[in-house]
Amino acid sequence: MTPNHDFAAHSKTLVHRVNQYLDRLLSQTSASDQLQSAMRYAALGGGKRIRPLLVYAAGLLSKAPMSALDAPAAAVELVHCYSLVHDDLPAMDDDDLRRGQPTLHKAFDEATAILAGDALLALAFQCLADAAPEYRDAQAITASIQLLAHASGGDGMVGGQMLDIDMEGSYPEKESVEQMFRLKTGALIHAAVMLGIHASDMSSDQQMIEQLSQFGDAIGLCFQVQDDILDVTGDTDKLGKPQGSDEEKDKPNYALRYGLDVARERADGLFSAAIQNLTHYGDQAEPLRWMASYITRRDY
Ligand code: GRG
Repeated sequence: MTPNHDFAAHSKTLVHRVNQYLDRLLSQTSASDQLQSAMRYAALGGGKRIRPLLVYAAGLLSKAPMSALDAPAAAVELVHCYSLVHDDLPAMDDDDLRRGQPTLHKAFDEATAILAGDALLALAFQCLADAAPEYRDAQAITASIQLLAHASGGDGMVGGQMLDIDMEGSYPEKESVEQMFRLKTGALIHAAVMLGIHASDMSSDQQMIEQLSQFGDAIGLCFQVQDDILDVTGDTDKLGKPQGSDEEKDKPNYALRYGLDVARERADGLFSAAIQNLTHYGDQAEPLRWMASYITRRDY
C-alpha cells in the first residue's frame, strides 16, 4: 500500500468496499427473512462509515494488507450499527428517525429490533474470528477480538451508555461527562484505530501502538463533543436524526451544559492533540489526519 494524499477520494472507494463486504456477510446468514431484512436495514441503510474508515486509515499507516482490513472494518461497523438500533429503542432514547429513515423498531417492531441488534453484535465477532487466516498469527487475531470485546462491553460502550443514562437530568463535572464520552463513543473509535494496526506486522511496535492509542483516544472524545455541538446547531435533514433531542431529553450534552464556545474550543484542542501523535509518520499518516479533520469539522 502507498500513502494516500487524497484520502477524500479514496475514502469513497473504501466506503463502497466495506459496504460490499457487509452485504456479502449479511447475505450468508441463514436467519429468517424477517430477521435478515432487519439486520440488512440496520447495517446497510447509510451511515458515514467513520469507524471502518479509521480501520483502513490506520492500516494504511501501518502498511497492513488490504485483505486483512476488511473484516475488522466490517466488525467494528456491525457493533456500531447494533448500538444504534438498541440506542433508539423505547427503553433507551426512544427515537423515530435514524440515518434519515424510520428507526428499526419503527420500520419493523421492537422485538425484531432487539434481536437484530443482538445478531449484528454476534456477527461482528464471527466475522473477525473467521478472518483469522488473513492475520499474521494467532496472537494478532486474539488481540483484535479482545480489543473489540473490551471496547464494546461494560468496560467500554455499554458501560458508557449506562453512565449516560445515570447522568440524565443532572449536572456532572466536565471530567465525568468526558469519561462517559470516552466509554460510550470513544472506546469503539479508539478500537477502530487499533484494529487497523493489529491487522499489520507493526503490532509489536510499542511506539506506534502508544501514539496511535493516544490519537484514537483524543479523536474518539472529539467525535462525541462534535456530536453534541451538532445536536445543538445541526440540521435535522442533514443529521438524519432529530436535532435538539438532547435538550428535550435533558441529556448531559457538552455544548448545552458548558456552552458552545467551550465545546468548540475543546473539539479543536482534541483535534490538535490527536494529530500531534502523527508527526513522526509523515505522509503515511495523511489518511488519519484527514479522518481527524473530517470528524472535527463534519456537519452531520
Ligand atoms: C444493550 C439495550 C442495549 C443498549 C445498548 C450500546 C448502546 C445501547 C448504546 C451505545 C451508545 C451509542 C449509541 C452511542 C452513540 C454514538 C454516536 C454519536 C453515534 C452516531 O455515530 P455516527 O455519526 O453515525 O458515526 P452514522 O450513522 O454515520 O454511522
